[in-house]
Amino acid sequence: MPPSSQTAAADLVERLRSGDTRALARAISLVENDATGAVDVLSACFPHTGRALRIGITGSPGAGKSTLVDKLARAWRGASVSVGIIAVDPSSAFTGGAILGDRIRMQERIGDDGLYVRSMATRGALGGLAGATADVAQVIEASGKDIVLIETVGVGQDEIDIVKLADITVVVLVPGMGDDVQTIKAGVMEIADIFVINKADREGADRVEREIRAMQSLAGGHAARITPIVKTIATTGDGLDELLAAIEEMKHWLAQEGRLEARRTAYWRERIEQMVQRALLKEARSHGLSTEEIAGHAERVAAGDEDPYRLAPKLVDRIFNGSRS
Ligand SMILES: Nc1nc2c(ncn2[C@@H]2O[C@H](COP(=O)(O)OP(=O)(O)O)[C@@H](O)[C@H]2O)c(=O)[nH]1
Ligand SMILES: [Mg+2]
Repeated sequence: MPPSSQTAAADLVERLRSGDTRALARAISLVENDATGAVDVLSACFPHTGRALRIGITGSPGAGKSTLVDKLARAWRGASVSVGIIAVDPSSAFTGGAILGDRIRMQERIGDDGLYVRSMATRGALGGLAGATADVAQVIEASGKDIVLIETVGVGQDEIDIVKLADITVVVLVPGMGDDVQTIKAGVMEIADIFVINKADREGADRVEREIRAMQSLAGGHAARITPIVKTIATTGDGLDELLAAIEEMKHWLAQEGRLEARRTAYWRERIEQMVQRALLKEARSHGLSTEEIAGHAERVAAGDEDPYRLAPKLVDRIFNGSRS
């Protein structure tokens, strides 16, 4: 990258760190769109990251995640804890859109630079949604937020990958949504640090709790800690104090025996590999490997006319030996 881009990035990051919300929004857009200079912005942000607590909140659409996130953010702001919120929900324009709108209005009304809300609904072509979300989280962290909350719909692999970037994962379940515990992906159940049974004003919260415990005992009793289950009514704030306490407890647990570092190291191990893959693909693209060319290969491979095992090394070879086209 040319030094001018680095200077511009350093300048932008300095501004977003001084509380300039517009600079923050611009930096996030650059990163989200993987625009020119995005890498410089991320690199300039990096020294100012690693201190925030990242909390992932996942669960089915309509479970009450946005309502909970809103309540949590208000509680933390009340205690002068600064909060960044990333709502990753491709469907949130239809379900949680109004609530997200309320939060943005709250942010505007108070003129509070200790609260920042961003929704992500686009899927990046190269890095995928999880990578883009992780990068946006880095930028928000660099702006000095104490907590970064990531709300995501826990249904697919993409969402599981997003949640992996959190230090603490909260899985929200609700009673009366059929066999909810079974339908939530096993992968999501496994990464839960805290279970919330929201809409506890409805019948069946105790049944959900029993189902969670049953599922956990089936999975085997090697757990290092018992996953707390907190019942909430997000709309009224019932159970919020218990949830805040469970998060605080988890934070202390993570702080012991290097658990937080171990988690983050495990995360970066995967992420670095993804970044290398992405960089290679980008490099291949700059050597003329277009999506059209890949589509052409795909047709021939599917028809049995081309050997993919010989093809892939040839394409990689083009990066190192071929000429740019
Ligand atoms: N009865 C009841 N409704 C709730 C509760 N929490 C949220 N809701 C409602 O459930 C709907 C979906 O909430 P939302 O926060 O958008 O869910 P999300 O899709 O998981 O983000 C909204 O109409 C909320 O007002 C609760 O504890 N009890
Ligand atoms: Mg929502």
